[in-house]
This record gives sequence, structure tokens and C-alpha cells, in this order.
Amino acid sequence: MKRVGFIVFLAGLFVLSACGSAGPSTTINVTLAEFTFTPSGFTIPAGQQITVNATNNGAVVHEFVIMKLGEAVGDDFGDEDEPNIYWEIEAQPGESVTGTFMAPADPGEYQVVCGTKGHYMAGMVGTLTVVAP
Ligand SMILES: [Cu+2]
Repeated sequence: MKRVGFIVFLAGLFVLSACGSAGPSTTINVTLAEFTFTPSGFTIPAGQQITVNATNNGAVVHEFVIMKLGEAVGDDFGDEDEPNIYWEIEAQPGESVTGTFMAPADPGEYQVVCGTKGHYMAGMVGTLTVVAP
């Protein structure tokens, strides 16, 4: 029974720390792999400079692509989606890259996708939530 109590205690700590990181942050730390963003949800303040640290733990090239507000990728990411990109960064297998961008002024939910062919269809999708600062 003591052991069960300890596990419940650990679970409680995990929930607390997860809540603590849910607020807006000017730093995005994301791990890319086949075919996931970890984490897959990000919250940033509008209009501020954001730093993205992306690590590709996969075996193929991955991208972190933010679509413009109200734009969503269709069946798969293709040339028709290029004009709807707000910002993007690419990481080769095993590579860690850092980039910065200015967060949009408009609060809302922005779609995040991987632009490598087939990865969007495989479920490599996330959500960037922009909140008023
Ligand atoms: Cu990918």
C-alpha cells in the first residue's frame, strides 16, 4: 500500500508540473520524430519574439511549419500551402536547430505541421495557441 501511495504522489507532482508549463512562453522546445511533435501544443504571447529550439530525433528530415491564422493544410502538405506559411524551420536527422520569429499579433489557434512529404498525412500535426500578452 505504501508503494501505491508513492506512485499516486508522483502522479500528482506530474500533473502539477504539467499545469505549471501551460502558460504562454517565449521559448518553444520541441522534439521532432516519425511522425510526431513532442509536445504537440504550444502557447505563446502575441507580438513578442519567440525562440524555437527544435531537435530532430528521427531518421528523416522534419520541419516545424506554422500556418497563418485561419489556414489549414488539406489532404497533404503541398505547393498550394506554401503561401499560407507564417514561419518555418527545418532540422536534419540528429540535428538541433534554433530560430526566432515574431509571434503574430492576432490571438488564436495556428496549425503546426511538418512539411516533409507524407508527414502531415501520417499525423505530424500540432497546435500553436497565441494569447494576448
Ligand atoms: Cu516530419
